Amino acid sequence: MKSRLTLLSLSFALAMLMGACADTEFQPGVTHDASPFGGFDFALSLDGQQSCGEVIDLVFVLDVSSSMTRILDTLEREIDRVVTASNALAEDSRFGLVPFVDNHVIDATGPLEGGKVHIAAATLQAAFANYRDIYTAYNINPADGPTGPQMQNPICEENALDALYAAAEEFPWREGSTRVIIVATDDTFLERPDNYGDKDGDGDTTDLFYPREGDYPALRTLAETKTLLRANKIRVFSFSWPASAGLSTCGTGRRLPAAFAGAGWNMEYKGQSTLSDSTDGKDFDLTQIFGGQISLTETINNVVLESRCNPIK
Ligand SMILES: [Ca+2]
Ligand SMILES: [Ca+2]
Ligand SMILES: [Ca+2]
Repeated sequence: MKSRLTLLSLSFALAMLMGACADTEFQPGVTHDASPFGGFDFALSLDGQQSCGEVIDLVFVLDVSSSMTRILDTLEREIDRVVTASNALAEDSRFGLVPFVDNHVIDATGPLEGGKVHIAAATLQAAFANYRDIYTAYNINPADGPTGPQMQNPICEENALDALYAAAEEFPWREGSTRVIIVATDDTFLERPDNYGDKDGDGDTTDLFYPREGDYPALRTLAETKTLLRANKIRVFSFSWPASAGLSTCGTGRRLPAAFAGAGWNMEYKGQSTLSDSTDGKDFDLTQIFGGQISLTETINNVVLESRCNPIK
C-alpha cells in the first residue's frame, strides 16, 4: 500500500499535537518515541487527510489461545496510544474486539451499539484483561463462556476465519468509514467442512482423552471470507508467524504441516493469496513484536494513518 502524504501544514499539525498529547513536547517534523503515531513523522502526514472526512472504525480480531498472552498484555498496556492517535486523525473513532480460539465472540462490553463499539481505552483494556485472564489462561473458547470446558483446544490451527467473517458481517461499520481489521495469531486456520475439535480428522469429535475433542466446526471458507471483506471495503492487517522464525509449536497435533503456520497470512493458503494481499492490507512478523524489534501500537497507528482516505485497490 502506498501512503499518500502531502506537504506540511505546520500550524495545523501542531494544534493537533497539542490536543492529542498535551503532556508531551513535540518538534514538528521530528520523530518522537512518545508520539501517539509512534515514529511516524506526522507533521508530514496529517495535512491532506483532513478534508476527506472519513471516521475510523478499527476492529481487533485476536487469537486468545495460550501462546498469545504477550499480545494481550501489550494491547492492554498501550491501547490508549492507539485510541489517542486515531482520534487525533479523526474525531469519534470507534473500536471493536473479536477474540477467537476454535470459536469466537463479538465482544459486547463497550458502551455503544449493544456493546459492540468501544470508544475509550478503559473498556478495551478491561476486555483484553478479561479474555487473557479467563480464556487464554485456562484454554477456554470464547463462545463457550467463562465456565466453558478448560484445556479445550485439540489441534494447533485456530479459527481466525470465522472470527474475521463475523467482524466483517456483524460489527456496525459506519457508512463511508476507514475500515481496518487488525488480526494477530501465531497459526493458520481451517475451512469448512473441517472441524477444529476433531483432532485426528476422522469425522468424530467425541474422544475425551487429552487433548480432548469437541464440536467446533469451521463455518466459512477463505474465499467466502475474502469476498465479504472486499464487499464491505475492509482492509486486513495481520501479525502472523513467518517461516523465517522456524517451526511454530503449540503442544498438540495439527492438521496442516507446521511449515504452514503462516498460511493465509504471509504465504499462500492452498494456492490462494493471503488475506492482507486480497484486501489491500499488509502482514507483519508477529515474532518481531514478541522480540521487541517492532512496536505493535506504532504499527497499528501507521496502518490506520495510511488507510484513511485511501480507497482500497
Ligand atoms: Ca494457539
Ligand atoms: Ca485450535
Ligand atoms: Ca476425531
